[in-house]
Amino acid sequence: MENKVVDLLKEKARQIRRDIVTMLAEAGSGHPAGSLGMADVFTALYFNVINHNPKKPADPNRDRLILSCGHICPAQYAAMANAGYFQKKELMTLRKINSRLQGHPHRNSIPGIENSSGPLGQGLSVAAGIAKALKMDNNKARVYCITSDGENEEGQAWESYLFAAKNKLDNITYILDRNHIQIDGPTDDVMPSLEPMKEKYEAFNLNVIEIDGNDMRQILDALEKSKTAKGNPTMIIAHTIPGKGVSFFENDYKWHGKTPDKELAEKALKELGA
Ligand SMILES: Cc1ncc(C[n+]2csc(CCOP(=O)(O)OP(=O)(O)O)c2C)c(N)n1
Ligand SMILES: [Mg+2]
Repeated sequence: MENKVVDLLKEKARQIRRDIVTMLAEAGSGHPAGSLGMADVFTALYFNVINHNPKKPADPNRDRLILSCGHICPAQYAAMANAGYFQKKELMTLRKINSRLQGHPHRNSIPGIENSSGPLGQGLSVAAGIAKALKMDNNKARVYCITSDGENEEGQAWESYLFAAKNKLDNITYILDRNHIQIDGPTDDVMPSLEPMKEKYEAFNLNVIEIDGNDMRQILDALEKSKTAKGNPTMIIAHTIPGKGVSFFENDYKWHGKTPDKELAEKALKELGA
Protein backbone atom coordinates (compact mmCIF):
# COMPACT_ATOMS: atom_id res chain seq x y z
CA MET A 1 0.00 0.00 0.00
CA GLU A 2 1.36 3.40 -0.99
CA ASN A 3 2.28 5.80 1.84
CA LYS A 4 0.04 8.43 0.29
CA VAL A 5 -3.03 6.19 0.54
CA VAL A 6 -2.25 5.29 4.15
CA ASP A 7 -1.81 8.98 5.03
CA LEU A 8 -5.14 9.88 3.43
CA LEU A 9 -6.87 7.12 5.39
CA LYS A 10 -5.29 8.34 8.64
CA GLU A 11 -6.59 11.84 7.93
CA LYS A 12 -10.04 10.42 7.15
CA ALA A 13 -9.99 8.57 10.48
CA ARG A 14 -9.28 11.86 12.29
CA GLN A 15 -12.27 13.44 10.56
CA ILE A 16 -14.42 10.49 11.58
CA ARG A 17 -13.21 10.84 15.18
CA ARG A 18 -14.17 14.52 15.15
CA ASP A 19 -17.61 13.61 13.85
CA ILE A 20 -18.00 10.97 16.58
CA VAL A 21 -17.17 13.45 19.35
CA THR A 22 -19.43 16.14 17.86
CA MET A 23 -22.43 13.86 17.41
CA LEU A 24 -22.08 12.29 20.86
CA ALA A 25 -21.82 15.69 22.55
CA GLU A 26 -24.93 16.84 20.66
CA ALA A 27 -26.84 13.66 21.60
CA GLY A 28 -25.81 13.88 25.26
CA SER A 29 -25.60 10.09 25.52
CA GLY A 30 -23.83 7.23 23.77
CA HIS A 31 -20.57 5.34 23.64
CA PRO A 32 -17.31 7.21 22.90
CA ALA A 33 -14.61 4.73 24.03
CA GLY A 34 -15.26 1.87 21.62
CA SER A 35 -16.35 4.21 18.83
CA LEU A 36 -13.10 6.20 18.92
CA GLY A 37 -10.97 3.08 19.40
CA MET A 38 -12.42 1.45 16.30
CA ALA A 39 -12.45 4.53 14.06
CA ASP A 40 -9.34 3.35 12.19
CA VAL A 41 -10.89 -0.05 11.44
CA PHE A 42 -14.15 1.49 10.19
CA THR A 43 -12.18 3.92 8.03
CA ALA A 44 -10.11 1.14 6.48
CA LEU A 45 -13.23 -0.93 5.77
CA TYR A 46 -15.42 1.79 4.24
CA PHE A 47 -12.66 3.68 2.41
CA ASN A 48 -10.35 0.94 1.21
CA VAL A 49 -11.43 -2.65 1.80
CA ILE A 50 -15.07 -3.47 1.33
CA ASN A 51 -16.68 -3.77 -2.04
CA HIS A 52 -19.63 -1.38 -1.75
CA ASN A 53 -21.39 1.49 -3.45
CA PRO A 54 -23.30 3.93 -1.24
CA LYS A 55 -25.57 4.64 -4.22
CA LYS A 56 -26.45 0.94 -4.58
CA PRO A 57 -26.80 -0.30 -1.00
CA ALA A 58 -28.90 -3.32 -2.05
CA ASP A 59 -26.45 -4.61 -4.67
CA PRO A 60 -26.48 -8.42 -4.17
CA ASN A 61 -22.71 -8.52 -4.77
CA ARG A 62 -21.83 -6.00 -2.06
CA ASP A 63 -19.69 -7.10 0.87
CA ARG A 64 -21.70 -7.18 4.09
CA LEU A 65 -20.48 -5.21 7.09
CA ILE A 66 -22.11 -6.58 10.23
CA LEU A 67 -21.65 -4.53 13.38
CA SER A 68 -22.31 -6.94 16.23
CA CYS A 69 -21.40 -4.74 19.21
CA GLY A 70 -24.07 -2.23 18.18
CA HIS A 71 -23.31 0.34 20.86
CA ILE A 72 -20.26 1.60 18.90
CA CYS A 73 -22.48 2.60 15.95
CA PRO A 74 -21.40 6.27 16.12
CA ALA A 75 -18.21 5.12 14.37
CA GLN A 76 -20.21 3.30 11.71
CA TYR A 77 -22.64 6.20 11.20
CA ALA A 78 -19.77 8.68 10.89
CA ALA A 79 -17.92 6.46 8.41
CA MET A 80 -21.09 5.90 6.37
CA ALA A 81 -21.92 9.61 6.24
CA ASN A 82 -18.37 10.42 5.14
CA ALA A 83 -18.61 7.68 2.51
CA GLY A 84 -21.80 9.19 1.08
CA TYR A 85 -24.63 6.98 2.38
CA PHE A 86 -26.42 10.05 3.80
CA GLN A 87 -25.74 13.70 4.48
CA LYS A 88 -23.36 14.53 7.30
CA LYS A 89 -25.79 16.94 8.94
CA GLU A 90 -28.00 13.95 9.80
CA LEU A 91 -25.28 12.81 12.24
CA MET A 92 -26.54 15.53 14.56
CA THR A 93 -29.86 13.65 14.95
CA LEU A 94 -28.14 10.75 16.76
CA ARG A 95 -30.42 9.25 19.43
CA LYS A 96 -33.20 11.81 18.86
CA ILE A 97 -36.83 10.72 18.62
CA ASN A 98 -37.76 9.71 15.05
CA SER A 99 -34.13 9.86 13.94
CA ARG A 100 -32.85 7.13 11.62
CA LEU A 101 -29.69 7.10 13.73
CA GLN A 102 -30.71 5.33 16.90
CA GLY A 103 -28.30 4.54 19.73
CA HIS A 104 -28.27 0.96 18.52
CA PRO A 105 -28.66 0.41 14.77
CA HIS A 106 -31.91 -0.61 13.16
CA ARG A 107 -31.74 -2.57 9.91
CA ASN A 108 -34.63 -0.87 8.19
CA SER A 109 -33.49 2.64 9.01
CA ILE A 110 -30.62 3.58 6.73
CA PRO A 111 -29.86 1.65 3.54
CA GLY A 112 -26.46 0.08 4.13
CA ILE A 113 -27.15 -0.92 7.74
CA GLU A 114 -27.25 -4.69 7.32
CA ASN A 115 -28.43 -5.79 10.77
CA SER A 116 -30.14 -4.55 13.89
CA SER A 117 -27.85 -4.82 16.90
CA GLY A 118 -27.50 -3.98 20.57
CA PRO A 119 -28.08 -7.33 22.24
CA LEU A 120 -24.50 -8.59 22.33
CA GLY A 121 -23.82 -11.90 20.61
CA GLN A 122 -26.57 -11.79 18.01
CA GLY A 123 -24.66 -10.12 15.21
CA LEU A 124 -22.08 -12.89 15.21
CA SER A 125 -24.82 -15.40 14.44
CA VAL A 126 -26.31 -13.09 11.82
CA ALA A 127 -22.88 -12.84 10.17
CA ALA A 128 -22.49 -16.62 10.08
CA GLY A 129 -25.98 -17.05 8.64
CA ILE A 130 -25.38 -14.50 5.91
CA ALA A 131 -21.98 -16.03 5.07
CA LYS A 132 -23.57 -19.47 4.78
CA ALA A 133 -26.32 -18.10 2.54
CA LEU A 134 -23.76 -16.38 0.30
CA LYS A 135 -21.91 -19.68 -0.09
CA MET A 136 -25.16 -21.48 -0.94
CA ASP A 137 -25.83 -18.87 -3.62
CA ASN A 138 -22.27 -19.13 -4.91
CA ASN A 139 -21.97 -15.40 -4.24
CA LYS A 140 -18.34 -14.25 -3.82
CA ALA A 141 -19.17 -11.32 -1.52
CA ARG A 142 -17.47 -11.29 1.89
CA VAL A 143 -18.84 -10.72 5.37
CA TYR A 144 -16.92 -8.42 7.73
CA CYS A 145 -18.13 -8.69 11.30
CA ILE A 146 -17.08 -6.29 14.03
CA THR A 147 -17.22 -7.65 17.55
CA SER A 148 -15.74 -6.72 20.94
CA ASP A 149 -13.98 -8.33 23.87
CA GLY A 150 -16.95 -7.80 26.21
CA GLU A 151 -19.23 -9.36 23.59
CA ASN A 152 -17.09 -12.49 23.55
CA GLU A 153 -18.26 -13.20 27.09
CA GLU A 154 -21.61 -14.16 25.52
CA GLY A 155 -22.19 -17.88 25.00
CA GLN A 156 -23.82 -17.10 21.66
CA ALA A 157 -20.45 -15.91 20.31
CA TRP A 158 -18.96 -19.35 20.75
CA GLU A 159 -21.97 -21.11 19.25
CA SER A 160 -21.62 -18.93 16.17
CA TYR A 161 -17.91 -19.79 15.81
CA LEU A 162 -18.75 -23.51 15.97
CA PHE A 163 -21.24 -23.02 13.15
CA ALA A 164 -18.84 -20.89 11.10
CA ALA A 165 -15.98 -23.38 11.41
CA LYS A 166 -18.17 -26.40 10.68
CA ASN A 167 -19.42 -24.75 7.51
CA LYS A 168 -15.92 -23.60 6.51
CA LEU A 169 -17.05 -20.00 6.22
CA ASP A 170 -13.77 -18.59 4.97
CA ASN A 171 -15.84 -15.72 3.54
CA ILE A 172 -16.05 -14.19 7.03
CA THR A 173 -13.52 -11.78 8.50
CA TYR A 174 -14.18 -11.01 12.15
CA ILE A 175 -12.49 -7.94 13.60
CA LEU A 176 -12.44 -8.06 17.38
CA ASP A 177 -11.99 -4.85 19.35
CA ARG A 178 -9.58 -5.99 22.06
CA ASN A 179 -9.60 -2.79 24.09
CA HIS A 180 -9.57 -4.40 27.56
CA ILE A 181 -12.64 -2.53 28.78
CA GLN A 182 -16.34 -3.22 29.04
CA ILE A 183 -19.32 -1.48 30.64
CA ASP A 184 -18.43 -2.06 34.30
CA GLY A 185 -14.64 -2.10 34.30
CA PRO A 186 -11.51 -3.60 32.78
CA THR A 187 -12.13 -7.00 31.16
CA ASP A 188 -9.13 -8.25 33.15
CA ASP A 189 -11.18 -7.68 36.34
CA VAL A 190 -14.67 -8.55 35.10
CA MET A 191 -13.73 -11.65 33.11
CA PRO A 192 -9.98 -12.41 33.21
CA SER A 193 -10.66 -15.91 31.86
CA LEU A 194 -11.32 -14.38 28.42
CA GLU A 195 -7.59 -15.00 27.99
CA PRO A 196 -5.90 -16.66 26.30
CA MET A 197 -8.04 -15.38 23.44
CA LYS A 198 -5.82 -16.31 20.49
CA GLU A 199 -5.57 -19.91 21.62
CA LYS A 200 -9.32 -20.11 22.20
CA TYR A 201 -10.10 -18.95 18.66
CA GLU A 202 -7.50 -21.30 17.22
CA ALA A 203 -9.09 -24.16 19.14
CA PHE A 204 -12.38 -23.18 17.46
CA ASN A 205 -10.63 -23.51 14.07
CA LEU A 206 -10.48 -19.82 13.29
CA ASN A 207 -7.51 -18.41 11.41
CA VAL A 208 -6.16 -15.82 13.89
CA ILE A 209 -4.23 -12.64 13.09
CA GLU A 210 -3.20 -10.20 15.85
CA ILE A 211 -2.59 -6.54 15.09
CA ASP A 212 -2.35 -3.08 16.54
CA GLY A 213 -5.88 -1.97 15.69
CA ASN A 214 -4.89 1.69 15.62
CA ASP A 215 -2.14 1.18 13.04
CA MET A 216 -3.65 1.81 9.61
CA ARG A 217 -1.08 -0.20 7.71
CA GLN A 218 -1.43 -3.23 9.97
CA ILE A 219 -5.23 -3.03 9.66
CA LEU A 220 -5.08 -2.90 5.86
CA ASP A 221 -2.56 -5.75 5.65
CA ALA A 222 -4.60 -8.02 7.93
CA LEU A 223 -7.87 -7.32 6.14
CA GLU A 224 -6.21 -7.99 2.79
CA LYS A 225 -4.73 -11.24 4.04
CA SER A 226 -8.10 -12.42 5.34
CA LYS A 227 -9.57 -12.19 1.84
CA THR A 228 -7.43 -15.06 0.62
CA ALA A 229 -7.81 -17.35 3.65
CA LYS A 230 -9.01 -20.79 2.60
CA GLY A 231 -11.13 -23.17 4.66
CA ASN A 232 -11.50 -21.30 7.93
CA PRO A 233 -13.03 -17.98 8.95
CA THR A 234 -10.48 -15.34 9.97
CA MET A 235 -10.41 -13.65 13.35
CA ILE A 236 -8.41 -10.42 13.47
CA ILE A 237 -7.72 -9.54 17.09
CA ALA A 238 -7.32 -5.78 16.89
CA HIS A 239 -5.59 -4.39 19.97
CA THR A 240 -6.99 -0.89 20.29
CA ILE A 241 -6.91 1.96 22.76
CA PRO A 242 -10.41 2.79 23.96
CA GLY A 243 -11.07 6.50 23.45
CA LYS A 244 -8.10 6.70 21.04
CA GLY A 245 -7.15 10.20 19.97
CA VAL A 246 -8.44 12.08 23.01
CA SER A 247 -5.92 11.90 25.87
CA PHE A 248 -8.46 12.20 28.67
CA PHE A 249 -10.73 9.46 27.23
CA GLU A 250 -7.99 6.91 26.56
CA ASN A 251 -7.88 3.62 28.50
CA ASP A 252 -10.59 4.63 30.98
CA TYR A 253 -13.60 2.33 31.08
CA LYS A 254 -15.73 5.16 32.50
CA TRP A 255 -15.98 6.51 28.95
CA HIS A 256 -17.62 3.28 27.77
CA GLY A 257 -21.04 4.91 27.79
CA LYS A 258 -20.69 8.50 28.98
CA THR A 259 -20.53 11.61 26.79
CA PRO A 260 -18.55 14.81 27.22
CA ASP A 261 -20.32 18.09 27.87
CA LYS A 262 -19.89 20.86 25.30
CA GLU A 263 -16.80 22.29 26.99
CA LEU A 264 -14.99 18.97 27.22
CA ALA A 265 -16.04 18.14 23.66
CA GLU A 266 -14.33 21.34 22.50
CA LYS A 267 -11.11 20.23 24.21
CA ALA A 268 -11.41 16.80 22.61
CA LEU A 269 -11.96 18.31 19.17
CA LYS A 270 -8.83 20.46 19.59
CA GLU A 271 -6.79 17.34 20.30
CA LEU A 272 -8.24 15.81 17.16
CA GLY A 273 -6.99 18.73 15.10
CA ALA A 274 -10.22 20.73 14.73
C1 LIG B 1 -26.89 -9.44 25.72
C2 LIG B 1 -26.44 -8.15 26.30
N1 LIG B 1 -26.08 -8.10 27.59
C3 LIG B 1 -25.68 -6.92 28.12
C4 LIG B 1 -25.66 -5.78 27.38
C5 LIG B 1 -25.26 -4.45 28.00
N2 LIG B 1 -23.99 -3.98 27.50
C6 LIG B 1 -23.90 -3.03 26.57
S1 LIG B 1 -22.33 -2.69 26.13
C7 LIG B 1 -21.71 -3.79 27.23
C8 LIG B 1 -20.24 -4.01 27.37
C9 LIG B 1 -19.68 -4.79 26.26
O1 LIG B 1 -18.29 -4.78 26.27
P1 LIG B 1 -17.48 -4.09 25.11
O2 LIG B 1 -18.25 -4.18 23.86
O3 LIG B 1 -16.12 -4.65 25.15
O4 LIG B 1 -17.49 -2.57 25.60
P2 LIG B 1 -16.54 -1.35 25.13
O5 LIG B 1 -15.22 -1.89 24.80
O6 LIG B 1 -17.21 -0.69 23.97
O7 LIG B 1 -16.50 -0.43 26.30
C10 LIG B 1 -22.75 -4.43 27.92
C11 LIG B 1 -22.55 -5.46 28.94
C12 LIG B 1 -26.06 -5.89 26.02
N3 LIG B 1 -26.05 -4.83 25.20
N4 LIG B 1 -26.44 -7.08 25.50
MG1 LIG C 1 -14.25 -3.72 25.10
